[in-house]
Amino acid sequence: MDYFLTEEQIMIRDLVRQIAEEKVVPVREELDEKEEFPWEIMRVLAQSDLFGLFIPEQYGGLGKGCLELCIAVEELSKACVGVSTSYAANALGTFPILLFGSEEQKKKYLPDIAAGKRLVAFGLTEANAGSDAAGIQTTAKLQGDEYVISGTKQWITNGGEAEIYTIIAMTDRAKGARGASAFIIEKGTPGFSFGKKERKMGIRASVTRELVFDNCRVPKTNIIGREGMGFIVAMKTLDSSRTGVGAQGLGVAQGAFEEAVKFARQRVQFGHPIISFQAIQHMLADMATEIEAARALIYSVSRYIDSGAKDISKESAMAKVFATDLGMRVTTNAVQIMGGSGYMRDYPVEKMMRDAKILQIYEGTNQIQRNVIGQELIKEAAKKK
Ligand code: COS
Repeated sequence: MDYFLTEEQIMIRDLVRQIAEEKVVPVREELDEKEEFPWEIMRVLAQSDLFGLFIPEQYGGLGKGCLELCIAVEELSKACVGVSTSYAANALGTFPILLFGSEEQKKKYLPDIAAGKRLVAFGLTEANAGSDAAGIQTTAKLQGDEYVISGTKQWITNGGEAEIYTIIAMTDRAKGARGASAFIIEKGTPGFSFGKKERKMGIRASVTRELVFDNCRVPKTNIIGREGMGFIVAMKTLDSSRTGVGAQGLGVAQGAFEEAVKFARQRVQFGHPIISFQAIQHMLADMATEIEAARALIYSVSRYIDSGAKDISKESAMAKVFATDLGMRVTTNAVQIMGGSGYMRDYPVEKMMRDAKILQIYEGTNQIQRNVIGQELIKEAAKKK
């Protein structure tokens, strides 16, 4: 299929594809087994200016948009979702500054982020606030010229490895969602520490830790936007990042599909390569068709976002839910086609299947995505009346 990418977009795709094939594929199994953060690959991505893809040129980035970011994430995910998560979480953590930060905050943080010198992480989730994002209990109290932050964030991607954290805390609990505010907190700030590294089913190259704030003082200028805007900052950030999670589902599906085709051509049963059997062909045909449908959706939603569309909640939720459900389905079917071999660690599809599962869970479960789509449909129907 031709998606009418520009020459520049093709260059980005080919560059990331080359990095994925040369630098990620040879080490993905080892990174997964050792649960090791891919610092060397992060350095290569930084040298290729890929951390600055979506950051405006005036802050040292390449000034590209959601489509270019999704293409890069798709290519990395085809090789390893652990690596692509470590890369994409950086964009998630940067969106609050990009979308709502002051000029001073943008000048201070974005150039280092674009250069890949400092990684970023986003902290919203807590032990009792996952899908219910407004249920967070971390507090931020203004004392003189500083906010004093206390509470614990859970399951934070890039936690401990990142230098810059954008987090959501309650400045006024009584106001619920309207009492949340967003802050920038740097690693090394007294009162800010990390919990243990989590042991995960998949995406083991990515690091997940708790962020612990114990009377952590930050200058009041570290607030993003105004007091009470934190929930909107979080929602708009997730609206902007969810298409990228869809791109991860698409990438891992493509990777697993290619492995399944390669295997089905070689594996002989009943005297024939199994790809000659209609049962296998139909599975591959469904996989291929759905992958193209997911790519078409992700690229069009990305183009819609890049056109400057204001309300993107429904479309980004659709891209996330469709492509990540697909990621799970295709990786599972790739294991099925490859049978006993697919289940063994000798082939990459068992890892792909383990990796794909988180995509249906993080950055808003796929049940929450359907809620978001449903709510938007209700709003649209009400407007038509
Ligand atoms: N953009 C702008 N504003 C939004 C918004 C969006 N995408 N979504 C909600 N809002 C606004 C609402 O309009 C509402 O504003 P008012 O108070 O002015 O009416 C406010 O935010 C609260 O919205 P709502 O009542 O819908 O909030 P809920 O607590 O019901 O939660 C969901 C809504 C479930 C959509 C939200 O909690 C969510 O996205 N949860 C998943 C969070 C998540 O992704 N967690 C994963 C970890 S983060 S990596």
